[in-house]
Amino acid sequence: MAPTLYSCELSPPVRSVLLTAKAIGLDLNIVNVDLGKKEQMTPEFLKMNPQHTVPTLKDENDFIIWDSHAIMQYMIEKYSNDNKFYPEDPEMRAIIHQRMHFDTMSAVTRSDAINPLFHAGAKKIPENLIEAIRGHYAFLEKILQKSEWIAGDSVTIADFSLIPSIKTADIVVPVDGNIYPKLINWMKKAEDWPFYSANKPGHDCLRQLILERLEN
Ligand SMILES: N[C@@H](CCC(=O)N[C@@H](CS)C(=O)NCC(=O)O)C(=O)O
Repeated sequence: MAPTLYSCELSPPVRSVLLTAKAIGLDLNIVNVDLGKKEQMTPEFLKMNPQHTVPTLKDENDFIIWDSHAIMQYMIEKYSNDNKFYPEDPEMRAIIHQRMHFDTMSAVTRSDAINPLFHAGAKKIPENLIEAIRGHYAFLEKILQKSEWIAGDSVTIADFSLIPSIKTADIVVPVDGNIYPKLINWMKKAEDWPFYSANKPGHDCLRQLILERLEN
């Protein structure tokens, strides 16, 4: 039976999981959780995931795991025929994990920038958060000067993790191709993945919602 993904397409970490599933050809049973209606706070959901976050995955024998990074690793280890997107070499894995921890850390800044647009009537991104997000771009630019993809010269789950995140950050703090040419090239190349459609609708919808709230 296909694993169940508690999902909300607007969420960048959900889309990281959707990219991974599509890349390895894994079917998921999708259950939509409407965060606007606080459906992640129902007693049933909290029993499953007391951290009340999407993505959350439920697999056979009621095995439950949340956090996009943990889910991506689990799906590949359990369901992929090869480890193309998550090579077994310990050094490669260490690099992939480092990039994914960076994603978790930088997501906090992105949420601090975007959530007030939805929940506090904010119309602008504070200057200090714009600077912090540019700092993340500068770090990734350095990484991408040395390798074609985020964790080396092939696409890995570190790219699946960071593409939805950085493309979301780009909505509120546009990536300047003159300053970050490698970063913008990486974002464009990802759009050519045959499974990129797993990111596009949710990204486009979130983009629209953010732009409606941002002051010109
Ligand atoms: N580090 C987590 C972050 C998950 C997360 O914060 N998800 C947000 C949506 S983007 C959420 O579920 N928010 C609802 C809540 O916290 O109540 C991951 O990568 O899965």
